[in-house]
Amino acid sequence: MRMYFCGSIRGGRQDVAIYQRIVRKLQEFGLVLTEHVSHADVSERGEDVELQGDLAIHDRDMQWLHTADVVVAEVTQPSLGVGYEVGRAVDMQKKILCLFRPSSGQVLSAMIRGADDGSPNSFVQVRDYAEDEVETVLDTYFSTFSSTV
Ligand code: 6K6
Repeated sequence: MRMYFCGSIRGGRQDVAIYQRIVRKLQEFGLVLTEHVSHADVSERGEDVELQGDLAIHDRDMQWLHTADVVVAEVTQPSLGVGYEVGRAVDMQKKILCLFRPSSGQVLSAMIRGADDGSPNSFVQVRDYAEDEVETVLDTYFSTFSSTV
């Protein structure tokens, strides 16, 4: 399974520790195309040692998104890039899991929460979770994944 993980970069890196937990867990299920999003050395400028232009980043990410079987987005820390990726993935009719932590005090955008129509077959599933539940939430989602594609 090919997975595309989305997490805030220029939107703010305060949740990077949880991105690492998510990516580590996802790697039990298959290939995470965007592991770099969870790297601690990626700054809020969205750069690592290997400087790339924004056009190249966008085009490579969109290519990966096209090839992904599933998209997992941690949407607690608001990020324009994550919102854009989720919107593009909806348009590509990808299965998308959005993870949100209400304990953050943030209120999730209606455009993300409202993309889940509440049915178990919705292509977009939004899950509220607490940090210590993250692996369980992913286990539950992926245990039913193949039967709902
Ligand atoms: C290279 C290595 C690590 O970071 C870089 C350079 N920047 C980006 N590389 C790859 N994907 C990026 C980069 N900047 C943003 N993105 C994509 O947008 C990621 O897939 C994230 O899910 C999302 C974050 O958007 P912002 O608006 O918070 O930066």
